[in-house]
Amino acid sequence: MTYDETNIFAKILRGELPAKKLYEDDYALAFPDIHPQAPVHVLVIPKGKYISAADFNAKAPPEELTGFYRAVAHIARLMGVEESGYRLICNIGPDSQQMVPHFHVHILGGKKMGHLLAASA
Ligand code: DGP
Repeated sequence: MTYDETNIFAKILRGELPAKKLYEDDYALAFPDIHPQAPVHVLVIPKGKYISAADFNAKAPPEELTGFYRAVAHIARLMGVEESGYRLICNIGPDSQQMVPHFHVHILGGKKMGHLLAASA
């Protein structure tokens, strides 16, 4: 599978579609999910062209891997959920219902969540 340059998050990265930037550095961009599932629901995407977490984890150079995952932790802190706790979700491929084929991590928090797949307690 090749990376689809027309995916929505690629367009956000190129500035062709709007998104409220919550955080940006050399490795990551964070913005609110358009359909929030929790009081805090932020998407974090790498700057590079990776289809999924599997693609990113296999192909990204160590500096990008470290920079990205450190940014995710930093953004959770910025969103005020470090102490209360949060959930990271990354959907990979069809069975997970990954909708956007650019790797993204969902940060969900700000409320008590159900165990694992349940959205509410
Ligand atoms: P996933 O199923 O993991 O691929 O989730 C993709 C998420 O992306 C979904 O929760 C909705 C969100 N989303 C889709 N289009 C847009 C958009 O144009 N802007 C923003 N901010 N979020 C979007």
